[in-house]
Amino acid sequence: MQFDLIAKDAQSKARAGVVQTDHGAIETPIFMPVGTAGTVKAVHQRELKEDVKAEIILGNTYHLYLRPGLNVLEQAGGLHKFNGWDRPILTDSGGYQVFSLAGTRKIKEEGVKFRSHIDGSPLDFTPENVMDTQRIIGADIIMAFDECTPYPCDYTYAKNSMERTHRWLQRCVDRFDSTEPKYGYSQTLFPIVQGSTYKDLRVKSAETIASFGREGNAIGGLSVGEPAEMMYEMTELVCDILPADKPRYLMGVGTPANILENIALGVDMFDCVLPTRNARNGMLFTTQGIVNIRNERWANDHSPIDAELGVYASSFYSKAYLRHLVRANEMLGAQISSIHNLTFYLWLVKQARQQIINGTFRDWKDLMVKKLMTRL
Ligand code: PRF
Repeated sequence: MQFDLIAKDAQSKARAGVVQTDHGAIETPIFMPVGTAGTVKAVHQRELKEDVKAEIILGNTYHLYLRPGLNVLEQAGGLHKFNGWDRPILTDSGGYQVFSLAGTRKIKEEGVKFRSHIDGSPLDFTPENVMDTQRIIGADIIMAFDECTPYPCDYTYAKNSMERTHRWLQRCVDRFDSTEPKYGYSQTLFPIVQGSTYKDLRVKSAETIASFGREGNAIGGLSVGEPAEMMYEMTELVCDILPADKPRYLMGVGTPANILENIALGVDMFDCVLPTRNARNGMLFTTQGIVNIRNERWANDHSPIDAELGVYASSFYSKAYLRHLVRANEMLGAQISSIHNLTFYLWLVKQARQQIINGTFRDWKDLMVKKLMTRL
């Protein structure tokens, strides 16, 4: 993997760059649609490419390990072959899911013992087997096995957890560096900064993660319920320590405003279920602001969902029709809403990139944050 910076904003810490993988280039800043179970819910691969213009998607180790399982993925020749997505894929390690989905779990130095949320069967994740699993899934970028602490989290727990995440990282790196990719293209491992909302822990974690010298670095443990200002404070602190010549990935973030503010602090990559999950509940992010399409206000609004995006789904269908579909629980409602929201997110980061290149990012960002978070 290679990362080239092509522009820096003069009035903020925003950057524009290009990540090269064996499955093609990713222009940063980038938003990565979430495809937990090997599918971005309600969106075809062709629509993801041609309409949404996604450059990279996410998969999840925990979900894919449970279903369809490693045997099927390996025989398919990896996730790209299995789901037909030939651009880059990133897999999250399952660290976050084990902590958010598994009911009963035991965290030990060796790893985590927990039960499947599907059938209750016992499972055991260790830094080593999570690396092996991600080798088999075959993502271009794979994530270290970490613990994402909840918010709030007491200092002692956050410190012990962070130190364990660092020890787990060493084991991830040892396993990853002593194994080979299975399908003929290269894979790279991103470590994850933790440390909850404690400045000294975040500094320590960022320094430790930076010292591993990997090809990219991630920031975890944020956007878990803390105030946005606290998240920005932590991101800024960490970004100032992580190497400038490597991509920085902020995990699980966020709203359009969160994304723009974090780009201004030096983040290059984002993922979040918000555009797809909220789409299925009728919440649309548009170039004019936030729309709750279930609202009576749209019952007779026969204008396009959002003509500015220039994508078929958002120009061809009206707000009134989409409102009807969503209220009637029609599958097409989820499809149109998901394509729309993802197209908007990809449009937003592309605009941000262009503004960074033009040297006009900061003023544009301040205007956009206000406009995009207005409820229509
Ligand atoms: N760790 C991992 N995945 C994550 C997170 C994390 O801390 C977050 C936190 N917002 C989202 N996804 N492995």
